[in-house]
Amino acid sequence: MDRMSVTEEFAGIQLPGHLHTPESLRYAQDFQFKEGDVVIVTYPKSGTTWMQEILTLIYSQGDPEIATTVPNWERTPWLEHIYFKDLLKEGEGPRIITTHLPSEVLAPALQDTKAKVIYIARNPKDVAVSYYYFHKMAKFLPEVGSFPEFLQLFLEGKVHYGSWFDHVKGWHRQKKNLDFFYITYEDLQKDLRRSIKKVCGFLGCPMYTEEVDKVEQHCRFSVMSQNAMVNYTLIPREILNHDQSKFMRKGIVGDWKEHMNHEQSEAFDEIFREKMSDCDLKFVWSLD
Ligand code: PPS
Repeated sequence: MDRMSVTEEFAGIQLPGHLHTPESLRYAQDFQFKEGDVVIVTYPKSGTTWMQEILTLIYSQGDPEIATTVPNWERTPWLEHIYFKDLLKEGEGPRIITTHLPSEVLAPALQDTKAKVIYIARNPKDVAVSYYYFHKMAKFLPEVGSFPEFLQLFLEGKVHYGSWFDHVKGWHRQKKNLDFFYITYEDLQKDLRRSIKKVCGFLGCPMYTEEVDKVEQHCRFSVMSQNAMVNYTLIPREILNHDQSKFMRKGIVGDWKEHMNHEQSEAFDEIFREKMSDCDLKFVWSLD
């Protein structure tokens, strides 16, 4: 329950002190990646947990044993978190490492290695909604007011982990310098099976049809939301209060439509166009 109200400043962004210290952040910045490492990179609320589960199941050939007995933060630990050093295991398989850190901090170390980087992006309107509800449940994040107030801070990049725009653009700019695979939350939603196969292709992990069936089955929202190893119900309510909101909340594309009125959506689009004018990434805002 330590450092719940502490905020760390690092690389121009704010991070929750409950999970990060100056030492843990320095360790992350200096971390020696190596060939075989697989690094999941996301801005918060973009599909991190989903990809952690997909990779766990791909590397276990669809066997749910690990996915249902080991918490995701142990099997795919966050590089920048206080507990990383203790959790990172040197086993037989690849080290799967998760991070929300910006490209400026990690790309230099990654460029010199053959580590594989999987970047998952999600349309920022849904990220903002999901992040708003996460602030309500996560007691290590600042208190938030109304959704419009939070949305303003999000668009200005004045939330923990910094600007969504900077994060996505920064990592996307690195795609030619790294062994880089880009996929979106919406791709996973539209066709989970195809997405799993693409990830397998990138990792060089061929799978039998029945194994892909199992990965797909265990990575459905309905299954993951009941899996205590990924739904964060193991964390005490003083840290994550599931009465305020669930971690596995809705798991859909387009929930922003229930939260933004026409003017808010238009204003968002305007800022999006301006900030993304130097980036050719396209986002899917709804699956209707
Ligand atoms: S975090 O805190 O950064 O690790 O959060 P992250 O895992 O990136 O994002 C949480 C959101 O992802 C949704 N989620 C899923 N959606 C669909 N299918 C599956 N299997 C799945 N797993 C996680 C989760 O519900 C959060 O989104 P919202 O919109 O809040 O429901």
